[in-house]
Amino acid sequence: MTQQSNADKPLNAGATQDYRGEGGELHQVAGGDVPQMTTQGGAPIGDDQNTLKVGPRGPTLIEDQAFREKIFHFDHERIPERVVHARGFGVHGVFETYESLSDITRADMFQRAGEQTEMFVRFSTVAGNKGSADLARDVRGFACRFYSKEGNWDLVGNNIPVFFIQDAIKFPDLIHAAKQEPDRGFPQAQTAHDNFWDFMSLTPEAMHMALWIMSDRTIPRSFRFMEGFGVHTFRMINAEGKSTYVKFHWKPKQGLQSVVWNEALKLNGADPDFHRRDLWDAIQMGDYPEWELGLQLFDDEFADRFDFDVLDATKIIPEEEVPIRVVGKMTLNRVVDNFFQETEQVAFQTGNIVPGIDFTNDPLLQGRNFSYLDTQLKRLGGPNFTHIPVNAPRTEVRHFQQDGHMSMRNPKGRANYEPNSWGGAAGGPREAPRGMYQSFPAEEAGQKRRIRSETFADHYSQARQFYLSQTQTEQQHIADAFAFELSKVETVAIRARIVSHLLNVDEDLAKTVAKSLRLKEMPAPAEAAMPTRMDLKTSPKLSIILNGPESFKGRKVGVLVTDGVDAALLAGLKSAIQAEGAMMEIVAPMVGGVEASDGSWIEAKQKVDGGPSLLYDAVAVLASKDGASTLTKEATARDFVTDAFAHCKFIAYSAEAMPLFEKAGVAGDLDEGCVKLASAEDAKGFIVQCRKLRHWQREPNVNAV
Ligand code: HDE
Repeated sequence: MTQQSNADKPLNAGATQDYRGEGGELHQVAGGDVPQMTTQGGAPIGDDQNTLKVGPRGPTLIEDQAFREKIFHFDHERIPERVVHARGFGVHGVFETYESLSDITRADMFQRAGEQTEMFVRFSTVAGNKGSADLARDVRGFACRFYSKEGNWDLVGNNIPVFFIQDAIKFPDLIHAAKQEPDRGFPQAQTAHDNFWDFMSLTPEAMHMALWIMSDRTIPRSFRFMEGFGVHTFRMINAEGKSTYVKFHWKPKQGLQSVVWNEALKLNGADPDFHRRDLWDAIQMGDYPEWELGLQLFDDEFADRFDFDVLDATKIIPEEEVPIRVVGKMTLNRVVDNFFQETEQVAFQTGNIVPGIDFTNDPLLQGRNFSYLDTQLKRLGGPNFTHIPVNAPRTEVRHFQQDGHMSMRNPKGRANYEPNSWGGAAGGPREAPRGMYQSFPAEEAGQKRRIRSETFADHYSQARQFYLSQTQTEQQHIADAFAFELSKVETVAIRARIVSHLLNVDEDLAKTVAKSLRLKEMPAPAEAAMPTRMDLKTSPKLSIILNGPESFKGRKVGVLVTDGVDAALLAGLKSAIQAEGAMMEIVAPMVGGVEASDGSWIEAKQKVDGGPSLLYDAVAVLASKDGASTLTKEATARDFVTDAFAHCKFIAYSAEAMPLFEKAGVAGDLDEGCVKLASAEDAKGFIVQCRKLRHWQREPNVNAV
């Protein structure tokens, strides 16, 4: 018997109407205010369950346009992922200008205090493919678009202020070396392999960056807790045509914070989406992250006397030397409606600048200006990607460019060229000197040569400055990271070559790494292009730990509870957490929740094996006596405690929970970072302690090798 077609069913008012077809399949018919499904051509669809056939068991007809169109579209859903920064997460926001910068730049968005400029920001990792995990040890992209009244300005930065290489021609080599090795297709999203460190060891200019990527900067706790940098020196140009050099900085109002490496490794399994989920949740909850935009402004006189070349992207200008002027604030306040539409299709370009902002001759920046336009053509398939809403400027676009794939807005009217004699509206737009983009008229002269400036030759002084500016804990993390990465490098000569560079950075660091690797003999220091290394003043602004938050706001406490949990204690902890602006998440043996001591029901967010302590900034274990005895037999509950302890987290516990700590093997080691909770007052004290984020004093006791 033939099946009934949905098209014969009357549309009834109200919600959808479900019915089962003769084959037992469920149909939903649009009714009332529920929109009806259509083909791409707009024709109504009545049956989206069955292809068009000759008889119930007969062949499928090729004339079934609705079916063919659906499969055709599905077959073409993927576009090439970005060759770098493939895995990203984009959100909308707004920038507020604090004060007029008209003395420095004529950029429209900086003219008026209080001016609001719409933004789109995409955070990313660099090396991993689109489906890789968020906690890879990697640089984070920090790409910002300002939809200003004079066009889009893209500040396509990173969370690290320096880069690996000095000249754009080395970029493909760097990226090839960092990504999967070409013969085997792995490792994914990791630099811990031979090719990467081979390239690094043969590229002394990368040594400053090597120190940064081995620091905790590459394992941020959240996108919300990291800085952003424009990296290159740019120019700002005022209405009189005066140029001021500028370096751009984003300072998170949430303070800096990173995780520890062992935590990152495990987080990649526990929640590969840890960073995107964190940002999504924060914005959905209304806890909008904010960054202040800071400018380091300087002139030629400073550039000439500075120890390094301001065009060299492997160097910073310490904040202590050129202080940061805070000029505005970015607030990220809206998630995307559709990931592909916006995050995937956003096409940042370093070449998108606006009047009042200009490039310098940084050879990396010059190369990028070619690459970003070019790459969008490959990714988005045609020259009209600026018609996609996330890429379209908010200003009116007027020109005579036309046609091409997927054109959405060709010039109207007869004129599609100029000059023309049509005049008025019919003649289309005309160029006008008013407000035009004017490049800074820098005088350029010199021989045409493939050359690197001598002023780019010091590869070690700032690497040393960075290392010595870290706290002891952070220095240890850097040494550990080198030892970990190089332990995955199979070629011993490459391990030794990196140590030979580290000898030029800091002898103690080199020795610690060599010892951790059990190198049989210490190599000679690498030959340096510039033999004299400078001892620069340390810069405390380069440390993460020294630039943490003032409160525990925006952080998360995981509370492992069992049936019989002390209801008053839990309530006290909850209110202390909330008063701080932090979040509490309940972890329980079963996701349905637990019954508290007073008979109330406590909903859980996580089942214990899905809610490891890795997910939280601090933890509490509030178990009843019986509950604790059950937890002692649950490996994931023991891990909850041992991991939190090993990752130097602050831990609160009820007296009844002690058996779990005993079974986990840490009861005898509990330190000042572990707080017994007997009252709501204790909970308040615990949260105050959590403001320090981690109990670093514990680290030497849990990280002996
Ligand atoms: Fe990129 N980079 N890059 N890069 N980059 C890309 O453009 C490139 C560099 C950065 O969220 C690509 O649209 C070259 C420095 C971010 O969509 C590509 C060189 C900095 C993003 C490209 C550099 C960055 C990219 C790939 C050396 C920090 C992600 C997809 C000269 C200041 C943007 C795309 C997003 C993406 C080229 C070096 C940051 C291939 C040739 C330095 C944040 O065009």
